[in-house]
Amino acid sequence: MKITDAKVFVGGPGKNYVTLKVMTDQGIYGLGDATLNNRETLPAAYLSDYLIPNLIGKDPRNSEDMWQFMYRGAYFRRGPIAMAAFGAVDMALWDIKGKLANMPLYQLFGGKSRDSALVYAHATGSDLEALMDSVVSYQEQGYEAVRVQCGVPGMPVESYGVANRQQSDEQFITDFSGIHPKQEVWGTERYMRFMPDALAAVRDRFGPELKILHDVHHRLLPREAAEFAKAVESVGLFWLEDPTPADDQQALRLLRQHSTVPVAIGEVFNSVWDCKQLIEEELIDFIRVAVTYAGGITHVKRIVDLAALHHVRTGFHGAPSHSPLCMAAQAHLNAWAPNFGIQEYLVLGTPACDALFPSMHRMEKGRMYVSDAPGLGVDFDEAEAKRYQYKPGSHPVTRLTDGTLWNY
Ligand code: GCO
Ligand code: MG
Repeated sequence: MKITDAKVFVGGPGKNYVTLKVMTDQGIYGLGDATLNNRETLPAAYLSDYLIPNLIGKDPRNSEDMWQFMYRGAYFRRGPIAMAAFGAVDMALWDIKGKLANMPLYQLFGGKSRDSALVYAHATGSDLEALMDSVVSYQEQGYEAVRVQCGVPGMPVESYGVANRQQSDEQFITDFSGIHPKQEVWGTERYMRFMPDALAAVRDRFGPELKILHDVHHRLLPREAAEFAKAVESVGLFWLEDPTPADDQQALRLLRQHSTVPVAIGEVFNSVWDCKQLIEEELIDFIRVAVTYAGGITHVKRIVDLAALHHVRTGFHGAPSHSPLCMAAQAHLNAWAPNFGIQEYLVLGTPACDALFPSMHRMEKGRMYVSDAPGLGVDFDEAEAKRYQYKPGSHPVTRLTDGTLWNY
């Protein structure tokens, strides 16, 4: 069996999905995703300029050898752009393998460990009242878990994860449009004074069953993160996400010494080497990598297995920028992983997105049901793809109230 051709598409409804299609001499094709939010053209170029010419003529069944070839062959190791490009190739080869075996991918990993995967949604409000309404609306849809983000009094509403008053909470998605970043303002003291009480109010209102998550989005220093974690302990959070940037991984020890709040980190990681210390020292409880920019299924499975040895559960990144292909790869891993924790999953299922990526994966009452179709279980409509073009975007930047550039 041989790979005969491969193509990359960039674009999608309101997002720039980077989609790889790998064709073979047996008529079977595989699909992969290299979407790196707001830097989409870079993994696309890595694919077209370097990887695709090296794929032609290779046996697509040897996905492990291909992974080693891409990783070791790059010489310069890791990095989100390269790992997203490798991720797309790896996913496409697994897709082909599943179609050849006539099995959904989760069967090739070891079968199902659960019938459905717990999902969390994003509840958000410009103030506490709006946040409560948002939580109610997700509960009514059957969600058992919600991430809660709330505007902080005295701080501009335009802050991470907070819908402004003009946006309906269900429709809230960060606006990344435009090459020049929008600017947000952050005040640590105000946040630290307000947020623990706000989270406690959500717990009081909704009772013990609701799984409450909160994302600090890398904004606190390690000492502040420890203080915050201690302050929210009585809320009983499902997780506290990215309390501090994890570049300095030993700094997380401080938080651990002061609090037992479960910690989730990893959405910006792209290899096992980025999370090895956090996992081995048991400094986190959930690993947040995404299959796309952490090198695909082959590499993420290794991370999941290492995590399992250290009681760390999965909580794969599932921001709205993720392609249905990435979400499908994660759905198969979620069905299998003995150490599955939760899946972030946001509104992807618009009619335009479903037309571009037809699939039988389904979401129902806050749970994800994996498709039984062979391979990834997602298709790609090339005719639909012609309707979309790349549109540049940027992550916002954050400044402290005195103008100092901070972590978005
Ligand atoms: C999350 C994330 C995202 C990121 C986004 C950046 O927990 O879902 O923090 O919302 O901000 O993925 O590209
Ligand atoms: Mg996050």
